[in-house]
Amino acid sequence: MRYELYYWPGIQGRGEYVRLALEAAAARYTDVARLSRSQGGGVAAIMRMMEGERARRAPFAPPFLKAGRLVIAQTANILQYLGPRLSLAPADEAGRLWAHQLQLTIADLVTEVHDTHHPVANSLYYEQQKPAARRRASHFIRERMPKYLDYFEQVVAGNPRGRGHAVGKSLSYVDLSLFQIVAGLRYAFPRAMRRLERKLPRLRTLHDLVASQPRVAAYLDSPRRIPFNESGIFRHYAELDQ
Ligand SMILES: N[C@@H](CCC(=O)N[C@@H](CS)C(=O)NCC(=O)O)C(=O)O
Repeated sequence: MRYELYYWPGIQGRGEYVRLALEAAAARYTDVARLSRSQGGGVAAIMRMMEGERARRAPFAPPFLKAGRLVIAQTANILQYLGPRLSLAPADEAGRLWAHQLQLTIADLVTEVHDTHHPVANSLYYEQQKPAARRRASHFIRERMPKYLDYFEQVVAGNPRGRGHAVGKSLSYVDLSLFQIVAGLRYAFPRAMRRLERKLPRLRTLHDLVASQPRVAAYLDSPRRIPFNESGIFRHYAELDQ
């Protein structure tokens, strides 16, 4: 199976959780929109899939994954599909449900991170909603970020079989996503994270464990890993990191 990932080509965004899973498992895949237009890539490729006649079950938004005849959208849904196929999910049903539940919670957190710089409307630029963003980010940093991170810290602590993993006995897509959360929050809110991380030893270790997986390390070092930037979900605006 050669997978096709469709996601905005200039950002990590929500596509990154899928990229990390495909890369960690050395899956064969094409990041379609990152191909040139002449190769059938670019944003046009995403639009073709979403609007095309063939898309009878059209996704609402990227990321989506083409796997043979299937077109699967929603990040957590894609990972739920890929997890067992890439050996990145527990084998038992309870374990898979737990992994999916955690991934949905990660999706909630990702939305809240996005809303720190876009609290009013996606259609407005950040510069058009700065006062609201400042207010939102301040609440996020003081209330929501510690609540989510403490929760995930407890999840890892509550999985003694996992040798530092979040679910089950070995690396899962949840670990990869938590790595991305820690990396992204360090980029977006370095001051707040420095303070918070002191109380998150397990998440820090999990981040390093994932980053040191040979395939993940090779990916992070490659041009396939798009750098964090101010078009993505994790954006660094110093004025929001107060
Ligand atoms: N819940 C969806 C959210 C998908 C989503 O919001 N995608 C963004 C990019 S990260 C998008 O392109 N949204 C277009 C829109 O909402 O109109 C997921 O987790 O995949």
